[in-house]
Amino acid sequence: AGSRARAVSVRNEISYVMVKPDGVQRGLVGEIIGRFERKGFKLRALKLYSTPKEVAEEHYKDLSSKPFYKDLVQYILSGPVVAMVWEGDGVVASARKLIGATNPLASEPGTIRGDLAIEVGRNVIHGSDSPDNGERETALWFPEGLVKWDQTLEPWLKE
Ligand code: IDP
Ligand code: MG
Repeated sequence: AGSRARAVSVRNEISYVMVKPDGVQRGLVGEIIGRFERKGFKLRALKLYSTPKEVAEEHYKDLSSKPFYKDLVQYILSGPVVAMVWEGDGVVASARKLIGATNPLASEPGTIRGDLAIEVGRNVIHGSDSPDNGERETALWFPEGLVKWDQTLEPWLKE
């Protein structure tokens, strides 16, 4: 993807990815970040974060009618999270593959949830489910904006 491809796309695709409080407590942050790093995506933002209640509720508002919504918000507020934004062509779908199915018992081995979790209510990681939600969630969790930088190994990752 050269400059011509970039010129026609409106924006580079981004995914909001988050190590949930159980992943932080269990010391899985490095393991999880490492998988995205090694894949070759570009890190655009990263912080250890004590989530405000309003942010957790807004993030999961589409699930507010679900019976598990209250527990879900409580889970996300139960400790700090590691909030990240990763950028790259197809990053949203690819991150979802790296993460695995919502229920860790149904996640393929080799995926983050498949390797590192057993319960849907403690599934260690979040990843945006569409490019639009990647944008929406990034704006919610990183109102301060992203870090602009040149990944100098790009010629070794992209033809
Ligand atoms: P996703 O995280 O794979 O996108 P969603 O359906 O968007 O899955 O659900 C958001 C989060 O809500 C899940 O990651 C999980 O933590 C929690 N969740 C989803 N379904 C259930 C459930 O049936 N019981 C408890 N928690 C659930
Ligand atoms: Mg989801």
